[in-house]
Amino acid sequence: MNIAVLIKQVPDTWSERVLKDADWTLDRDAADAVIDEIDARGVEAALQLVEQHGGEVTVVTMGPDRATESLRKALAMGADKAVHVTDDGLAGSDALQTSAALAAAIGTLSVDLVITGNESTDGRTGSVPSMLAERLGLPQVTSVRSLEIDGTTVRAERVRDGGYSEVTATLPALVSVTEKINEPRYPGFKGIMAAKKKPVTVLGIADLGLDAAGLANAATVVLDAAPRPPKQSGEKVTDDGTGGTQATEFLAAARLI
Ligand SMILES: Cc1cc2nc3c(=O)[nH]c(=O)nc-3n(C[C@H](O)[C@@H](O)[C@H](O)COP(=O)(O)OP(=O)(O)OC[C@H]3O[C@@H](n4cnc5c(N)ncnc54)[C@H](O)[C@@H]3O)c2cc1C
Repeated sequence: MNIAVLIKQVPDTWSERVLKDADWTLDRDAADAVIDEIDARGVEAALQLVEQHGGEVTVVTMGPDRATESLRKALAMGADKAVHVTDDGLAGSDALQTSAALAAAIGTLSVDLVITGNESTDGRTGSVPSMLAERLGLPQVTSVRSLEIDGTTVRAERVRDGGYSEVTATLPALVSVTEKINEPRYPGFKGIMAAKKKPVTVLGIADLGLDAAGLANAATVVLDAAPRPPKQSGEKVTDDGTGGTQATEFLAAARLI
C-alpha cells in the first residue's frame, strides 16, 4: 500500500507569529519553523499502516526552501521518500491554490491513501483536505481519531460533538487526522542518518502545469490586520464574607450559569 502524507512546515506555536505589513502574509522568517504537530501524527499513522500491511510512505509539502528540514524530519521518522513543491511564484498562495498544487504533486505518485492533518496551526482554514479530495476525485474521511485498513476498505472513527462515528470508505481515499490519533515517534540517530540518503523530488509551477499561482492570483486576500489587543485584567472578587455571592452574581451576569 502506498501512502502520501501531507506535511506543512509552520511557525513554532511557542514563537510569536506575525504578519508582514506589506502584504499581510505570514512572516515565516520571524519564527522557528517546525513540522506541524498534527502532520507528524499523520506520518506516524502512515508508518503504522505500512508496518502492518507493507508498502511505502511518501511525504509531500509545499513551502519555501527551508521546508526541506521538515521533510527530512519525516524521513528520519521512517518515511521512504519525499516530494517538495516549491517555487517563488507559489509564495502567498491561498488554500485553493495550495490544494491545486498539492493535488498536482500527488498526481505524479501512485497512491492508495492520502493522509493530511485536520487543520494546520498557522493558516487554520481546515479546508485543504476537502479541496484536495475533490480535486483528486477521492472519498474523504475527516476528523479521524483512529484508522485501520481492511483489504480495500478504510475503517475510521470520526470525531464529532459529544462522541464519534464509525465510518468506512473504499481505497483510494483521503483521510484527515485529529490530534487524538496517536503520539508521533521521535526520530532516532539511525533514522536521522538514513534520512540524509532518501530521495527528495523537487517540483515547481512548470513541472506541475499550474497557472494563476501565488499571492497576486489568490482568491482570498487579507486586506488589513491588527495585533491582538492586550488582555484586560479580570474583575477581582474580594472575599469579605460575600465572596460566594459576588462570584455567583458575576457568573450570572455573564450568562455563564
Ligand atoms: C492571514 C493569513 C496569512 C497567510 N499567509 C501565508 C503565507 O504567507 N504563505 C503560505 O504559504 N500560506 C499562508 N497562509 C495560509 C494559506 O491560507 C494557505 O495556503 C495554506 O497554505 C493552506 O491552508 P491552511 O494552512 O489553512 O490548511 P488547512 O486546511 O488548515 O490544513 C490542513 C492540512 O492540509 C495539509 N496542508 C495544508 N497546507 C499544506 C502545505 N502547504 N503543504 C503540505 N500540506 C499542507 C496539512 O496536512 C494540514 O494539516 C496564510 C493564511 C492566513 C489566514
